[in-house]
Amino acid sequence: MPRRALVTGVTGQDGSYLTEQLLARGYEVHGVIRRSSSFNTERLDHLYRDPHEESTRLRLHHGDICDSGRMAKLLYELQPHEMYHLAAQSHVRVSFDIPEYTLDATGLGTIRLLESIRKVGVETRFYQASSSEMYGATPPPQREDSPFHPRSPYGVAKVAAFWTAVNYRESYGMFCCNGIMFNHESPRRGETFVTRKITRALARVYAGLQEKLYLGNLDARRDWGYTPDYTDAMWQMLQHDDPGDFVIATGESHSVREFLDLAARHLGLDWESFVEIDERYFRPAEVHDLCGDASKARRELGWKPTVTFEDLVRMMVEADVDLLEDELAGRTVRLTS
Ligand code: NAP
Ligand code: F7E
Repeated sequence: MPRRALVTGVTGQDGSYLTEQLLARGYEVHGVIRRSSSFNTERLDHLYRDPHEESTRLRLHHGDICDSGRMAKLLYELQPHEMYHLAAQSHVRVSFDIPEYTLDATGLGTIRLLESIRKVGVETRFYQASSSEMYGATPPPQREDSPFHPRSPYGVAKVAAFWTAVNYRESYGMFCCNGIMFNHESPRRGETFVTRKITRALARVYAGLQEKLYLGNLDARRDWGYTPDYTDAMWQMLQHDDPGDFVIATGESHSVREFLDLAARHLGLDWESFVEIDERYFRPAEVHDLCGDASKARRELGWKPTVTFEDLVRMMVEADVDLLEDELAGRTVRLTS
């Protein structure tokens, strides 16, 4: 019998890469998707097969992490061996506009799932998508024992979820792991996160379709890695003998300005002639500098990043240039790796 995984947030950036990797490892993957009036499975379409095909190992189920009854029913019916909880309102800037919903989905969502697992009595290993945003104002390098000082409703919600996973591990002996993931990016990154916003806009400027790009704080520094490396670490955590919490990061930080500069140079563009600062993109409280120390993951899981910052920027720029060319030529859009 194949191992069964239940993935929340399956339609997101991380969910799509994780699903690919789990299917390649022979898993049966069950993903939770939200009902939407338009299609929201674009990142999964290349993996999806007609459910009438018996051999399909990817199944999608409607659900919402704010609906504990539904999540408990899915857990009971599917009895997953592993559960990857990736669903969240994941945008930091947006969390200042909708703090209550963010706390509900991103924070309470984890309590709902862990309480359902306990009450339903499912034997499963649980992955919690924790975030470097929990460190917030704590200076780098950030490690597992660095104090949390979140700077947004999103960060506060992730701290609550982090400690919930630790608490269920300590109280009930459940196999719960926190991946404290630093920023990870890819051509599948949501279009409103800064890296993708930049590469997408540069492709349009390059093609003569856009004249201005409005950004916020260019001085913020982030530790940016390549997403498939990070989704692989999620799986590795759940295969480890003991549950634990792991920082996953490259150990290198760069400013938004450096990202922009490198991406523009790749296309031979002078960004200073078309980028303008718009204060609407500033945050009420900023996280200035994140740079993780992933020594524990390297030591205990044998994990290390495989893609450099320069290669990541180049890959994202080239993918957006290709995507735009396909769109303009009316070709079926290919999902890039
Ligand atoms: P993402 O692209 O924004 O995907 C979020 C996923 O959550 C989507 O599938 C979304 O569904 C789903 N979702 C949101 N609210 C939901 C709800 N109420 N019920 C059910 N599903 C819901 O995020 P990501 O970059 O893949 O990140 C995955 C997880 O890792 C998130 O928890 C994020 O906070 C965390 N994280 C990300 C990073 C990073 O750098 N990417 C770093 C640290 C931690 P729709 O498609 O329907 O919107
Ligand atoms: O911002 C600055 C902004 O929105 C990065 C999420 O995946 O990683 C992500 O959160 C930096 C910030 O990501 C714009 O002020 C400047 O300092 O791409 P971002 P994030 O806030 O770091 C963490 C680890 C997560 O867990 C989250 O889920 O870039 N910035 N100008 C801008 N940011 C945006 N979005 N848009 C701008 O125009």
